[in-house]
Amino acid sequence: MVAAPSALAITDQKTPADVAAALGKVIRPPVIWLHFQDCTGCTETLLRPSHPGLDDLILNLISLEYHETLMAGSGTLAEQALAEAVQRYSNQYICVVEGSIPTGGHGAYMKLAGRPAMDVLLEVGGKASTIVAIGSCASWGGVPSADPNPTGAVGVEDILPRARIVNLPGCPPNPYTLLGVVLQAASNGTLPELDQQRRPKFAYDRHIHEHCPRRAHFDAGHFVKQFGDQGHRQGWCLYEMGCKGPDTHAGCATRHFNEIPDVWPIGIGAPCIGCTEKHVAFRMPQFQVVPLHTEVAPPSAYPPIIEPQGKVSPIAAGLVGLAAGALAGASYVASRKFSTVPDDESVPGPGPSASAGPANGGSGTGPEERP
Ligand code: FSX
Ligand code: SF4
Ligand code: F3S
Repeated sequence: MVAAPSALAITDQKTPADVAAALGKVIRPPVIWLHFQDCTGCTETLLRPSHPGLDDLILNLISLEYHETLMAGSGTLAEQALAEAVQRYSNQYICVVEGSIPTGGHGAYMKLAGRPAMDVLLEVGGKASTIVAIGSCASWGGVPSADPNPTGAVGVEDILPRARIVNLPGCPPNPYTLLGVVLQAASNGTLPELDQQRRPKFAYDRHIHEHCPRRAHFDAGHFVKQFGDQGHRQGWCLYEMGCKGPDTHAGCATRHFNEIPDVWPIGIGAPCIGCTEKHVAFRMPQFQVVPLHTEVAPPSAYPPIIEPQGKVSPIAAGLVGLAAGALAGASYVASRKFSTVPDDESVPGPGPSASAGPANGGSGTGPEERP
């Protein structure tokens, strides 16, 4: 896994004050936070961390110049604060964008202080040193862009394609990912290594499936078939319920939400909807299974754990046969040996009756006469 930025080293041993000291002169970078079409879940998630807590974040580590939900001022005073911050810190501030931007209806779907959302982004985002698109909505449209996308919702990169943008998709994303990016940018002006979708690799370089605590059940062929069934109660794999974990890059399996163990979708028994992937969440039907990035796919790849005596799963035997003919032969021999049903047609290959049964003129007819 790619190394996390230094800011993520805030722990019980390393306090925000230590990190602030380590940041040197360039501490408390100005941050302007814009809200567009969202549910405010991205801000809510930022209120939860304890390393640093919100107070440490705002008072010691960043200088939050404008944030509609957290700032005390409102109306004209708030808009004045925004204009002054944009002017004073031009090309120095970090602009965090939450929510998608409606492009339809000539800006009629959302206005801030009488100005279309898109115009506000063009101005404020255009003068930022870095834009952090927090959440799937700001990254590429998210929930509001789901078909039929009535407002023409898009992400930041569709409006400002040449800007220095970091996407932090997730609905909502993990707050420590934001803190890591912002504090690294503040400390030395650099950004963490990004993938092709501008996501920091330290948080998005692996599929959830790789670290999922239900993975052992996937490998064993234990699948939930229905919400509330016995498998669901026992924590089995949610793949057949449409879990998108095998096709979703995110760190949820190892960094849970609200700093509470098992507080993440799969941890509470809900399939992952792929909220960090542009082509998955709000695009694919919830119960549609995703392709697996492996050679084989369950359940056909895995024989049932409990097999009725006397049979080898035809599918399993077929797969084995494709891989190794000799082993398929062994499967057949074993299946015939354990069969308790005369001329069992579900068992592949010619049965013993082919050489010993009455159809071949033999005298023995009953199974009791077989060796
Ligand atoms: Fe979108 Fe943020 Fe989803 Fe909500 O506000 S990423 S709807 S959880 O949280 O913008
Ligand atoms: Fe976990 Fe989903 Fe993979 Fe099953 S399919 S192991 S629930 S990520
Ligand atoms: Fe989203 Fe899936 Fe994580 S739905 S929060 S990426 S488990």
